Amino acid sequence: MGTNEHTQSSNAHLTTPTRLTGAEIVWATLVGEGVTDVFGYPGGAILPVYDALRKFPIHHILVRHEQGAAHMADGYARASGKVGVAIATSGPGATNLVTGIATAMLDSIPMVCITGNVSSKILGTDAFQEVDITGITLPITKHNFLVNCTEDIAAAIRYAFQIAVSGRPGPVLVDITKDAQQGTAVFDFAAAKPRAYRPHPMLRVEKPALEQAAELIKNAKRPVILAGHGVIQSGAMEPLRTLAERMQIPVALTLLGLGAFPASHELNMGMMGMHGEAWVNHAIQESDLLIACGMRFDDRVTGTIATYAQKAKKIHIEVDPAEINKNVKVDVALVGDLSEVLEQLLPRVAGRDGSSWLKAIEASKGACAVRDIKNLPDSGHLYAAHVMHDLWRITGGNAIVATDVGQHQMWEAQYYKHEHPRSLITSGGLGTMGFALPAAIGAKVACPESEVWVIVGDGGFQMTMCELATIVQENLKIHIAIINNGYLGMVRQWQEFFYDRNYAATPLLNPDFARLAEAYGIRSETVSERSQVVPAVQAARQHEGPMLINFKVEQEDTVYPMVAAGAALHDMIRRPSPIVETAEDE
Ligand SMILES: Cc1cc2nc3c(=O)[nH]c(=O)nc-3n(C[C@H](O)[C@H](O)[C@H](O)COP(=O)(O)OP(=O)(O)OC[C@H]3O[C@@H](n4cnc5c(N)ncnc54)[C@H](O)[C@@H]3O)c2cc1C
Ligand SMILES: Cc1ncc(C[n+]2csc(CCOP(=O)(O)OP(=O)(O)O)c2C)c(N)n1
Ligand SMILES: [Mg+2]
Repeated sequence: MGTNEHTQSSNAHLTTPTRLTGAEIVWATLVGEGVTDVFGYPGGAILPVYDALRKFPIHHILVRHEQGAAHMADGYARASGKVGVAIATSGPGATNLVTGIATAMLDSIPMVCITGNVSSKILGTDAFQEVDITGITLPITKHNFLVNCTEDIAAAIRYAFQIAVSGRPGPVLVDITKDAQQGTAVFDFAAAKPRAYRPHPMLRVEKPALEQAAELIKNAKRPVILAGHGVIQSGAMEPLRTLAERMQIPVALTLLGLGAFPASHELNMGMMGMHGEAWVNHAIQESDLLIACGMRFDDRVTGTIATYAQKAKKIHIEVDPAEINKNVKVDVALVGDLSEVLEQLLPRVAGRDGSSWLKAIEASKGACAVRDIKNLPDSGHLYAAHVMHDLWRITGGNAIVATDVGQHQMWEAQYYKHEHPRSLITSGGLGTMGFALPAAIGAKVACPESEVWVIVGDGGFQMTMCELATIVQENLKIHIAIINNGYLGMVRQWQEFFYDRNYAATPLLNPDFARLAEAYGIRSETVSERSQVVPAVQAARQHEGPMLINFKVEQEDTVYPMVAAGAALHDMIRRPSPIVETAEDE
């Protein structure tokens, strides 16, 4: 924990207006907002803030690259539902945050980034390490502030927190000039409270729309619930389950929705979309009613829009009015917080017999399942699917898994069955390689009692592997599984399908990851046979510190099924024989 020599007096500032420096106001406001952990990296323009840190009861995690700080704050937010906080200096410190901010923006993650900037008198002069970070981040933040006087710091930070969590969540940046940090002002936490949040005027559920939705649900013969990330963000797991169970409607999940509905539930069909289950995509295409709950019809989910679920009426329950009719035209829009909307909808729907549709979906599985590789006898080949499947079994589906981006991300989504919300931490919208390791650090800081696994490709790992040092410095028990296929696998897969197997710039010459981990003081093991997977995973779980396992898997394995970009959702590339497809589960 960070030092907190003045804990009592700093907390007292929250109730008694007191004169403080701007730097102290930054921390006092964060304390007031309930922040306990921040992820950051110092530098000249933010030094006053760092100098004041010791006076406040906040744990600062020193990262090795500011991108890591942003992903950690993001992972912290995804795992806990609280706002994650990242801090950086001006210029290169601030620009290093950019990828992490965009990652959070695309997935609607509540995050506050605080950056220092040069003194207000020299702003705009190309001063040393000056960049216009509010300009740079304008399109990738929900809002941002440039604060150049001490008096405004508390209110800006308090607004940032309110904006980050209200309505559709998102990242907010507060850029504070050095002279504002050095000046003094009376800090009055209560007086800096933002005006009450004013919901968007369109955020109201009209009674006729509710009635219309209820009518469509009652009369549907082949309905499908599309459950997305918004279910988790709204905390609407229970009402969603009630709707599904009462009306006997099967549930399909987006990548970011995994965990919103228990994987083991009989109504859970699995993931939809580009690498979703074939039967899920077919069910969507055959459906006569889609009930979209907190999902935004991303193109990875719909395939080409022209042929998307053409037989289906569509109900969209969504907190952001801008999402309505953006990608898919809908028949009924219920704009509002999902939990609140479902609360109003549920009393209007009593029950229906969904058995024949459920049976039809079940019957379609035999013909189109992908659950194959994990059940093959040990042939001496180690497939990534083995690793995911064994990991899932050993952890009982109860770990928090942070994945990176690529083939391993899709295999994790297919073979690790998530029972609980906030148990899959993954970059969906931006698809940011390098996300997993730092995001897992954030998740572990947020949920120290949880078992946290990183599942990362050999490519993405090398983008942010410097954060291994952060793991060691913070003494975090995080397990790291590198899915080492010697390729930028997902790109190689596209080259295999669409570029005549011209593997341009995708083979990787990798370091020995196990020895690399050891250099950081992290225990490690290399695994290349299936029989070694379980013992290695058990060893990691039993070891008291972090452990890295270098899984050397089949180099040219491919993620199936796949909806090619621009293809119809039902038009999936399937795994060719001789590997037999079966719906069998162990
Ligand atoms: C390599 C790769 C492959 C991928 N393949 C797939 C795939 O096969 N299938 C797939 O599903 N995804 C896939 N993705 C992810 C995809 O790009 C999208 O990120 C994902 O589909 C978005 O899911 P979502 O709409 O549930 O979440 P988000 O993009 O986070 O959208 C959530 C929606 O919920 C709304 N919301 C938030 N809070 C509330 C609330 N309180 N009440 C109501 N609404 C709320 C938001 O406004 C937003 O519109 C892939 C990504 C990568 C990197
Ligand atoms: C920062 C970034 N650069 C490039 C890409 C494009 N990209 C998507 S997947 C991928 C390959 C990932 O390779 P690896 O990390 O080894 O995972 P694998 O697909 O092999 O499981 C690349 C390069 C990206 N998503 N993010
Ligand atoms: Mg790889």
